[in-house]
Amino acid sequence: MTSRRYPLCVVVLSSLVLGFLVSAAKTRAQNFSDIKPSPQQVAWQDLEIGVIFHFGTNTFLDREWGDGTAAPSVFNPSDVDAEQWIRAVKAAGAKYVVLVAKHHDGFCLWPSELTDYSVKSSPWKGGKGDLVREVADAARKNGLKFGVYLSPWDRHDPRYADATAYDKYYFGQLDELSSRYGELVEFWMDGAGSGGHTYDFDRIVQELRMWQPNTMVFADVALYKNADLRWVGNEDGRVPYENWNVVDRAGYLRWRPVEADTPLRKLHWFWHPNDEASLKSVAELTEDYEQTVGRGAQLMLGIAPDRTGRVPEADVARLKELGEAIQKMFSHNLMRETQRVSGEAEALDGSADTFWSAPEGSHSAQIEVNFHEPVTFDCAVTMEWLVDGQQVRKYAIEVLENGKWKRVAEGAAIGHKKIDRFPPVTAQRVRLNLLETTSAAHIREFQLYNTRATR
Ligand code: FUL
Repeated sequence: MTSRRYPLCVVVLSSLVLGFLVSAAKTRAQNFSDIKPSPQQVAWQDLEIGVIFHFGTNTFLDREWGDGTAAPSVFNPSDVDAEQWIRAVKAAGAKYVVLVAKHHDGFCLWPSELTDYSVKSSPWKGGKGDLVREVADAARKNGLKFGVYLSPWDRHDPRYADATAYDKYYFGQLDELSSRYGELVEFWMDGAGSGGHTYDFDRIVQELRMWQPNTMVFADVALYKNADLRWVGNEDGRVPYENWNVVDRAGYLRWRPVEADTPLRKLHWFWHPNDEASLKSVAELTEDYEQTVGRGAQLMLGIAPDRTGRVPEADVARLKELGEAIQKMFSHNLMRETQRVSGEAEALDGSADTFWSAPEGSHSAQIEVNFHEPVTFDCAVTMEWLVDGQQVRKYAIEVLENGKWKRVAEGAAIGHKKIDRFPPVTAQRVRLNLLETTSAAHIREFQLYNTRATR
């Protein structure tokens, strides 16, 4: 190899130029609208509804947070039926499931080689069972994606007192879960408990990535800076703010969509006896749906199988009712009745696979629909194509009344999906008015519904 010598001034000048270019690139990357999702995040956001299953020693002891002292012998379900779990949640429209493989009590639902505190010490299937396997298989068989929750807080394992020893244990369990059960759609990291224990989350995620390069890592923003998804901040099934996908942590911007977890039975993640009264009503659940999915977030419902190992029939029925209610409410898109319109057809075709782009360079645009005859509606569903970032910052839905455009709904963020409700209005000409966008907006869908008629 030959080497060439350059005069010092050339070397200094070129490093200055390089330094400038690098810092200019960094500055650009700090611009909100330049931050784009990964392909995995885009695919994950399209799933819209997920489920988290809690089942373990707590189920048998009427507890929410086990203290790690329960004998494995208490875990003795008579009739575990993972297929029944999956069929039940599929009926609600769930596209993915996350299984709590180990909750804070430390009891493992798979036969970990690193502890005896697991199903292998329980009477279930004579200690030969593996619930992670059963749920993963049932989910995939029914076309749902599968992920796991592995609690960092472990109230059973003595290694927890020693951060280094516990890290090793946690990495080992992570390896087992991420190498044995196929592709994981999501890895849930929970910040609850822990009382001052610090975890090396960067290393944990590196370890996970070795096996699972495409898994979405979920964590509270305060818990872990580099996760792919973020906790909504409550367990009420609500997104109580304008939902922007990009979050800022002291100047560090990242695409990090929201997942809103809420249990099907109010406040209860695990099953409890005589608890049917806490089952949310269909009206409460559809409201949860609108306040989460309808605000650009993911809805994650908490489902609790009972002591038999099945999802209780009342919950199965409620999940089915929820799925049917959502389907019914959004079954009749009035855009099918449009008298059509030229360039914006992709936003009106009822398909989220196509999108309409506003003209190049425009920072506002409109999609106008002219119906054959006046239609009555009380709800609009709008979806933004997010591959290029979240661009809409202000929009309105307007109807033409006596020659003047009248606003029936307005908002800031659209994001993956926005559901707007308003008093019923009858009009022949309607438009989505994109009042402010950071660059040309991309709209996957603009739909109108008369939900009163289908309720
Ligand atoms: C919380 C936990 O403490 C609850 O028990 C439950 O697992 C919920 C999904 O996350 O942080």
